[in-house]
Amino acid sequence: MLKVLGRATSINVRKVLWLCEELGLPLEREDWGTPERPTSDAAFLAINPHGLVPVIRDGEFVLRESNTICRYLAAAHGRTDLLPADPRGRAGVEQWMDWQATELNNAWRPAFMGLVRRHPAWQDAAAIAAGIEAWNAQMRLLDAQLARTGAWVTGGTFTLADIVLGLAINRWRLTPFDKPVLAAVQACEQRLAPRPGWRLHGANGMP
Ligand SMILES: N[C@@H](CCC(=O)N[C@@H](CS)C(=O)NCC(=O)O)C(=O)O
Repeated sequence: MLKVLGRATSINVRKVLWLCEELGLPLEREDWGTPERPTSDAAFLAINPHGLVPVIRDGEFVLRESNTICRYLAAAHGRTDLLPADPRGRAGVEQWMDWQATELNNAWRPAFMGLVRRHPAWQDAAAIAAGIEAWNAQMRLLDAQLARTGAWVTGGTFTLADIVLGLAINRWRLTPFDKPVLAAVQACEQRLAPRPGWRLHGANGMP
């Protein structure tokens, strides 16, 4: 059975848990990244020297990096709806996944660390305010894309991009600051509402 290493509160672990729900794939989760089982533990570092969750173990195959894990699992299970096989279709999904892991992830860090994690090193009010503006600016780009497709991130089909960006939308929604109305983002949340994976691992009350 597929093994997923990482705490279920981590946004990156939740990508994998949500995808497994979409795949109908049973898994065994091992808690890591908790006070009791820190990722600095030698036993964990032996599996992932980068000291980050998630990690999967699929038989003898060990893999880290949440978005890569998602691509691996979708491909391994022949789910070309979630990750197209043709180079252009695939790249279209990947460009949004990469954008989440880089531009969007960097934009949300100051506000998320300051307002949700309440991390002492991220309490500068001006930096948080600038962070909110940067985060909203990125979210407007997503809103414009969703308005263009009128459906999912890359078009008419639900893909891996909708999982990673669904979690990002949920984080934005739950981080406490005044938000602009983004109608297409809102419509996307409504479109996600019936999906068990979204309910279990996306909009489950955790930012
Ligand atoms: N690029 C990595 C980032 C993973 C990451 O930042 N994981 C966080 C949790 S969301 C982590 O492991 N932090 C250290 C810890 O929780 O001990 C990925 O996408 O998998």
